[in-house]
Amino acid sequence: MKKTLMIAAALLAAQAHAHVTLEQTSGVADSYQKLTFRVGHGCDGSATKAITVMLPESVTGAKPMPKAGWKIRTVEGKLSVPVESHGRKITAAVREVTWSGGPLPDEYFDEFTVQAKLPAEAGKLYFKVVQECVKGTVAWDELPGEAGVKVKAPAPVLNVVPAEGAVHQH
Ligand SMILES: [Cu+2]
Repeated sequence: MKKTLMIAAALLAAQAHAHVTLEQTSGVADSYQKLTFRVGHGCDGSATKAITVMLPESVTGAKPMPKAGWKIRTVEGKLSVPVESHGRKITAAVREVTWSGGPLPDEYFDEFTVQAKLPAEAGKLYFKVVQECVKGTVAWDELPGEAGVKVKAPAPVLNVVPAEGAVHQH
């Protein structure tokens, strides 16, 4: 029994440190959040040369953090539901951020950071990521399947918690 538990814990730890994952597990609704995407390895041993983060529709005001040795490209898109920011109506926002450069060898890891505003509603947000390597591409875009079924390339996930909850936590 104990042994089984230890193996399960080891597997969970391995999963948390590999893949492309979000360092932050949760964020407060309706607030600006730092999102750090951690690239744990290359594509089947091949070095990473680009990372593209797709922002969920409800995430706005995205600003990528510059990174030495990597060029940034953003793609703007129309919002289906306009949002208000600093008293102004916003109808378009950054939908996609790409860092290209490196290449980041499979033996190293690195982090790519964006600041963005989270939606007012609590819930899970999935950030689809495309990892381009010298050889091959991995789409980290799988959403959780049925309970107990592990997906191969899960999309990084952030749990948005209600703002009131955070205020009452102290
Ligand atoms: Cu992995």
